[in-house]
Amino acid sequence: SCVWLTIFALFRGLAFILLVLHPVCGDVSYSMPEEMKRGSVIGNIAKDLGLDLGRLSARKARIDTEDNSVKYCGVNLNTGELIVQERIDREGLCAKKTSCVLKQELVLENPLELHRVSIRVQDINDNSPQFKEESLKFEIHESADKGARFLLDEAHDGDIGENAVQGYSLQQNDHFKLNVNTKAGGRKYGELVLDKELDREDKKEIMLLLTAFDGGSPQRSGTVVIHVTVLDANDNVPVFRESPDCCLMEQSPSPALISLLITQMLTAQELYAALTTMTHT
Ligand SMILES: [Ca+2]
Ligand SMILES: [Ca+2]
Ligand SMILES: [Ca+2]
Ligand SMILES: [Ca+2]
Repeated sequence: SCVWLTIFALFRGLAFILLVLHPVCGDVSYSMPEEMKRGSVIGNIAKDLGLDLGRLSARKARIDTEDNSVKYCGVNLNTGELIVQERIDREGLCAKKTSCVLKQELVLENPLELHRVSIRVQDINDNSPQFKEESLKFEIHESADKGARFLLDEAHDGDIGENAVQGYSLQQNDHFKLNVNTKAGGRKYGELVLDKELDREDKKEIMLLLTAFDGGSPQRSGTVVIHVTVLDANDNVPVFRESPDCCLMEQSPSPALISLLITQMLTAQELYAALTTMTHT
């Protein structure tokens, strides 16, 4: 293809000069998984470009980069193989981009020759889903209705496609179930749905384990603790140990208690405690 470009250039005055100064010859592309060990063979570049193996050394064959960035690969001058020289981390290079192509150049001298080398870096499942927070805290009134929903923080996974977060699961429990939704763009997130009403007098705190998993092979997962604090609602009528008639008749509530009742929303327990104290003094 190098020859073809030169002939083509003969018909294009200026282009010809440019090509003589920077002769760009045939391009070659490879595909490989990220995180391969240093020294791993990507392909035989001499063979793929039809270069004379015996002259690689004399022609100072080497890998270069357009902008002096990292030389991720090197050429074995004896075998003509393109080998991994630096760690190729897809997440570091391309983050969430679906296509990750590494561009390098093979340079030869006498005569000067330049070949573009594109390496398509495939994702491997080397990251686990992770939640930002150590625990997800919720305060839910015991009066919350069945069906009430609570949005859960999504888990993040550096990988892409199937290797990213595919779903969530919630530890078996008496009160909540999990609803998993998909955002535009395919990202998954969960919602806690109240399935059986809460009762603070029965359970004040509920701890649940939420697991996020990816679709890689082998599969990876990450967990977070959901910490639910059940808030009180005034859903209990004060109960007296003795007949209320005897006590309230004998001693009516003190002005302090009355003002307390007016200014504050007392819980059933607090009211009971206050009344009990009164009846015993
Ligand atoms: Ca990686
Ligand atoms: Ca990866
Ligand atoms: Ca993953
Ligand atoms: Ca209550």
